[in-house]
Amino acid sequence: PAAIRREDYRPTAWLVPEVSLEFDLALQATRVTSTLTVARNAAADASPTIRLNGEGLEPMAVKVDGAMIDSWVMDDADLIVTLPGDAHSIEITTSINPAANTALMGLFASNGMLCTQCEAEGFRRITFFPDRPDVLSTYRVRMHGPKTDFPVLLSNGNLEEQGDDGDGTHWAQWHDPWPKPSYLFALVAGDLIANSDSFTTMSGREVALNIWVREGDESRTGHAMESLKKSMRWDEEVFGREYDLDLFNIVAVSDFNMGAMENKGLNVFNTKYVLADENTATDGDFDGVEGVIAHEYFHNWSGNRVTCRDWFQLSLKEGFTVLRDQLFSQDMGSAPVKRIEDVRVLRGAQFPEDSGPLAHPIRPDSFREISNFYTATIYNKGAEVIRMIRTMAGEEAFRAGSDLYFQRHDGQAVTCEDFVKAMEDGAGLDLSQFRLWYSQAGTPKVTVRLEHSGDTATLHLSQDVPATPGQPDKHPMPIPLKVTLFDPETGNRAAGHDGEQLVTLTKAQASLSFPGHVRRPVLSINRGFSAPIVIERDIAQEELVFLAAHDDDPFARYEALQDLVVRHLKDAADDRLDDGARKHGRAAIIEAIRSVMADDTLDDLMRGELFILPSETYLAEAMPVADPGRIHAERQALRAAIGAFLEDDFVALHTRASDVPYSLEAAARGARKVKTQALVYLAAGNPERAAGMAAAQYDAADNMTDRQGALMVLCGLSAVERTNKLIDFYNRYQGNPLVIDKWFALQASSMHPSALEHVKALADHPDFTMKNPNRVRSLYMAMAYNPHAFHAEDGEGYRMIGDVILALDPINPQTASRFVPPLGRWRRIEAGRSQLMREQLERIGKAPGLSRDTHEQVSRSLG
Ligand code: B3K
Ligand code: ZN
Repeated sequence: PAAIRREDYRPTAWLVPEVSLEFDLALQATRVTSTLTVARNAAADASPTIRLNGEGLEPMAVKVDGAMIDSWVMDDADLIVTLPGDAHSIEITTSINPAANTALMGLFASNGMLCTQCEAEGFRRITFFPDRPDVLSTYRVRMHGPKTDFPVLLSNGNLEEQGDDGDGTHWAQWHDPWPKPSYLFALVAGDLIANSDSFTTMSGREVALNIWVREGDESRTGHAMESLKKSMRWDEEVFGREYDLDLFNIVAVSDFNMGAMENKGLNVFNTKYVLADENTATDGDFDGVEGVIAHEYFHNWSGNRVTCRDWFQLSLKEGFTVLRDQLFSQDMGSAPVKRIEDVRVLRGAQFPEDSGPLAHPIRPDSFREISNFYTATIYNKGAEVIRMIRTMAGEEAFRAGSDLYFQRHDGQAVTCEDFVKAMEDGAGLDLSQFRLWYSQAGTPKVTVRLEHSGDTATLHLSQDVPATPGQPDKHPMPIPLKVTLFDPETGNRAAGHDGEQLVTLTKAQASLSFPGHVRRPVLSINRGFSAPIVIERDIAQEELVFLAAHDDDPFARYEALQDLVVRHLKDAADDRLDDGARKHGRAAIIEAIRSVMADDTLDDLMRGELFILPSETYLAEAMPVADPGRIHAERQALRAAIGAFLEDDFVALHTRASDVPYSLEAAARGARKVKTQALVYLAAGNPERAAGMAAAQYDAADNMTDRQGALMVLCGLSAVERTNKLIDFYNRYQGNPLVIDKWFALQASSMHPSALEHVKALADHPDFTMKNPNRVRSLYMAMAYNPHAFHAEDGEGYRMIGDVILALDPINPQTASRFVPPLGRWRRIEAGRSQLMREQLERIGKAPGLSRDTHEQVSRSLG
């Protein structure tokens, strides 16, 4: 199929102001009758026909203005109907089989319930429709089905009427007053029970809240409900956004391609982001639930009330909503720790995307399958781009821009350009050059050098935006950098720099002078990660050590420590260190870690953050061509050296942290974080001692964070405790799918040298199935992102992922194609492995009948 281009956008010839849907529900044959009120769009070129998209559908009957017609034609999967006048009604009947729908798009069955997923183009698998986000309609939905199978019948908006037929069947009718695109349609029918609560909005309206789950799961919905109420309050306070229906429903399903979906008034969630209690969910899981609940709720304004004109504008809603959920989570917990976590995700997932064959701007110019563009670039870099606008505008002006955006475009389907324009007008900024962030792909690299002579420090900056597929030449971008200078002797801000400065680099090169420095100051730059770029700084190791110990910006402090380690490991992996240099490098890092351990101005959450070594993926990203084997070995050796040298300190830390009783307070969460971190270092430095301590932590655990942390450490060791605790964990949590997912993932992502063999064996475990995306991800995604397993020298990891893609593609193409990007990194990997990765891509590319999803990713990866 041909690529679809952004520049080819044309307004739709026909609008559909009203939709009425009737569902006769059954797991294997659901009959759908849809009645569309259609009207010519005065803003578009007139067309005598209307194109109604379909996928895998057959029209059983088509009526225009009440009369059966047979003049309709099919164009591939789409239905084309000729319409003589300016306004008509079209009625179409189709029949679908939800039970056979393993792709989980459209209407599908999960655990006996029926449920929909329409974004981006799933509605066309339910009925024929102009399935594009700029067609906004009000929906009335009537559904009918057996009471015992489907006691609960839900759709968007408000429940209008319901009734019992007295023959074992019943029905419900829903109406959503807010015009919406088809991708926000949802229907759920099943045996569910609700955790119900309510929320009073800022204007005093009462909203009924329900979280629907399967019986037995309701005790694990409390955290999700609290998170929802906090999100609703926060969006009122921080963005002035009030909820607009009297009802808000959330449904949890166990078979779902992604985290969750923001359907109007009826969010559908992966159980993973709803169910949590201390016995089954880790602190990280709690944060995940809070963040995703917030994200989907925030979409009610950034996505639903103001939606996208076309799918090229996806970042309009996703980038903005990710920024909103990040700011929310910053406010709910530790802001600096959340910032560091978000940067780690960006660097781990988005930077590799930006420097590989799948690189695309946050507003892409073309695609074949839109599902492939729900990427870290659209989401996370999209959020960083809007965050930069906020940094340049300041919080207040940013809010004014956001207010203007919502006011100007409420009820419309708009573009990224509309967003930027509203920000310019509302916040009073000139964003002309800044628009390059929307059109240019690639992570800019900024080279930084501080020169000191006489009493003047001069900052030399230069930028380079790398070439990306289809974009060989780039223009310089505006790059907002938060900067400050420290006096290395006093440890304070250098004179004249008691405040941080925002410097925006707009040209390829620039130099800035800072007079009044008799001593050479130490430069702290890109503080708070003010721009999503790579910094290459010419800075002495002593200065990094200084910043790692003294920088008062938590992110910059973290960054200095990371840099110290990255430099050392890069040199080590590239064979540039003799024994003396290696010892010297390690000593500096050990000293830095020791001072983090001893610094009592730090809380444990932040301390734990500073302990985390840069990931192998991030290290590989820092090299033009990486040898994953060397990186893994050197990183492990460094960890072992730290663990051995600071063994007593880590044991003491573990003991101190173990005395803190369980609670969700920051101090207790921090204690749990450093406790397992201590075990990670000890496992490398003194495996035997660590195995004993981890087993004890496992046994003593009164919460999942401690238990999972201990098991994670044991999974990497060849100790008898490993086997025992894995058996115990499985037996203890058998029957709880989300926890069994952890059991698979811990083994697949472990440091154990035989991790790959473990994965192979687990694929034959009776609990493994290719049909459930959570289970597939917990085994194979965990392995694909476990560098030492995935990059096994003989290519076994690549082969396994190749097999997974081929086996999964006919079942669930969306999930299958998500496994392609790890193989697509072949150009950046040393020759031997690179060849083996490429061979797998070629093998997949040759397979007959490949889905559009997988085919697009494979051909881009090879191209
Ligand atoms: N908007 C959905 C993602 C839909 C993905 C479709 N392949 C969830 C979210 O971003 O909130
Ligand atoms: Zn989203």
